[in-house]
Amino acid sequence: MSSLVGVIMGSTSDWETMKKACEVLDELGIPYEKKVVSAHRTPDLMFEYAATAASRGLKVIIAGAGGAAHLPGMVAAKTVLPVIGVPVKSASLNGLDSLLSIVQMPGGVPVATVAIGAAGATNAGLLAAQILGAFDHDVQARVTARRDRITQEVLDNGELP
Ligand code: RP5
Repeated sequence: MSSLVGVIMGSTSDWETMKKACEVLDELGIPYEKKVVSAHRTPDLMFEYAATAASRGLKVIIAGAGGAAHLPGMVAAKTVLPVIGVPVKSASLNGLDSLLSIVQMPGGVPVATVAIGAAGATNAGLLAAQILGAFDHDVQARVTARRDRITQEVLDNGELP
């Protein structure tokens, strides 16, 4: 089946974080593609990727970047697909730079921004699944089952010493 979600990141160094999004998509059986696409190192590739994403069948894009993290916003500027931005933790400012770069989009071109780092990447995968699930009952059922499992785990292991 062709990919429904595009997972892109600015550098191979982002993979350690962004693989969390892919793990969720794997778990929920959602076809995706993953690729390094850099806003400042491969700007032409970024433009082409974003401009052709919808016609290639993608429904959601997850874009992760760190530092001056312009990738999610630039991609959002070239597509009307929903773009989820993942702020990757940076060495200098612990990802606060990435977060502010991604979340502070001017009105008119939204990027759905999640938390810094691994938790954000996990939630990006889940959010993409939930967006797809709004139009696909099977996907939504798998998201619901995952939630139910987590709830049950807390109920089963909630005793304190
Ligand atoms: C950004 O610069 C990437 O998204 C990455 O988070 C950061 C550092 O990149 P590398 O120097 O590790 O390639 O473009």
